[in-house]
Amino acid sequence: MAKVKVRPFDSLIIVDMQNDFMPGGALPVPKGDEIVNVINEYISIFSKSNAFIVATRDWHPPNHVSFNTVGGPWPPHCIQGTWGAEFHPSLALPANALIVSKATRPDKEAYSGFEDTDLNMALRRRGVKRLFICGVATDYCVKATALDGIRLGFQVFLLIDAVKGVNIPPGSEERAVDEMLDEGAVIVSINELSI
Ligand code: VGL
Ligand code: ZN
Repeated sequence: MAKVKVRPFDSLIIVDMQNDFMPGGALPVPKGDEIVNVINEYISIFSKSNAFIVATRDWHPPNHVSFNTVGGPWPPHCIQGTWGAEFHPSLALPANALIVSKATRPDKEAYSGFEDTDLNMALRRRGVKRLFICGVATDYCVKATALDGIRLGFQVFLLIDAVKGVNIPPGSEERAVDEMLDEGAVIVSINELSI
């Protein structure tokens, strides 16, 4: 039974659904590709409800501080302009979606879609009150974006059937969900939403 009606002042935030985070990519999130279809269903619902659709992307320079080639924790991934940084080819982003690029500076890591971006301003301008967050990785960029959204005063819904974690270290996905719940996020899945 639907419990949440999607309204124009809602925003769907699709986090980092890029080739490098999919199986076969440089920093694969296990089964990351398996949420593309349900994300497309969410896109359809939010489009029909005239809600604001946002896609964040990790958008690193080739020498980014997070890369293990320069002492960081991750293999090089999502380098600006490369195939790995492109969105999954089946992701059905509408033409009017807002694309938010993050972690674009060589010397600074940014997991959250709000960090050093115009996302908060763009949401305010549209009068957005509620964020519905999906994508990868649950334990890094999804979590950081959700927690920042809560701190900034948005009501945050975690689309639990449309997120996947990288689970580095093991168990981090489950801990991330607990942390989001502790901070006030609400967990919903597709059959709880209506147009
Ligand atoms: C991410 C690790 C490094 C993410 C980005 O999108 O969750 N994780 N860069
Ligand atoms: Zn990254």
